[in-house]
Amino acid sequence: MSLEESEVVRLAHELDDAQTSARAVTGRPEDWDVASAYRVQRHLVSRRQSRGEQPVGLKLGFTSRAKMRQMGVHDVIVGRLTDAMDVPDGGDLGLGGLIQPRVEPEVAFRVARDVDLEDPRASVVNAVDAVAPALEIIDSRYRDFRFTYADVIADNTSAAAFVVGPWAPMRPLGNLAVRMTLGPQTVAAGTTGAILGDPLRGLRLLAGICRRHAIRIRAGDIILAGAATAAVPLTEGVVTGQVAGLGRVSVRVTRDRSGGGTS
Ligand code: OOG
Ligand code: MG
Repeated sequence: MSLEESEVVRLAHELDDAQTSARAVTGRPEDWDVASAYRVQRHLVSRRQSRGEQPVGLKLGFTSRAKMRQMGVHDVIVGRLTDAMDVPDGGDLGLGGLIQPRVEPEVAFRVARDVDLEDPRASVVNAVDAVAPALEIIDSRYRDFRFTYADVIADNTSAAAFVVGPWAPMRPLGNLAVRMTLGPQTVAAGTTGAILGDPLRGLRLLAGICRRHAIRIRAGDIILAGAATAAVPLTEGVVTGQVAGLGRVSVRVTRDRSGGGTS
């Protein structure tokens, strides 16, 4: 069942307020439709834009079995990234404004030219010119990360912050080893092949989802491919992500208030 516009706006405000006040809410009691959930997400992100945030890209979620199993959700989702979520490689991220952050190792793609989604043959893969190791910090605005498929889409797929490492020219990714450390400890290990068999498959699915929900893919966009492993609770210290052949990316997590890059 499709939600009335007033309910879409109400949910977007509720989730946006949960994020800005770092106070969790509960999801809708019953399952609801995906198209309405993407409308909530759009409204939520446009509210962030009205506070000065700029869109910088998109993220895929639930692209690995490890994540699907961890969260009990079994279909790919798409969220939107803004500049306020962008933390420079080696930069600081404060835990203060976050609710229950987790971190996951990812791969990022860079889009070199606009993708015309009206063209049924449009290829996101062909529009991508660079790839980089990345970390994503997710922070569900729902209490205890408990949500339905529609809930998590509405909550902009738990997007909170991301860090992108050095860009390299686009290349086949196959099965590259992925490792994440928190301080001296390895906290997650997997391969890029865990992302839908090949992260490029995520880019192919992205086009269809974006077409269905009127999400644009533009030159300069960063696309996070989705976590290769389950997410790990984020605590103070240095987190690094490494992808064999692509290099490493890191972030220093502090107790401060800043929840993301420029916010
Ligand atoms: C939703 C976000 C999923 C990924 O990489 O699979 C995601 C969540 O787990 O709360 O970002
Ligand atoms: Mg992710």
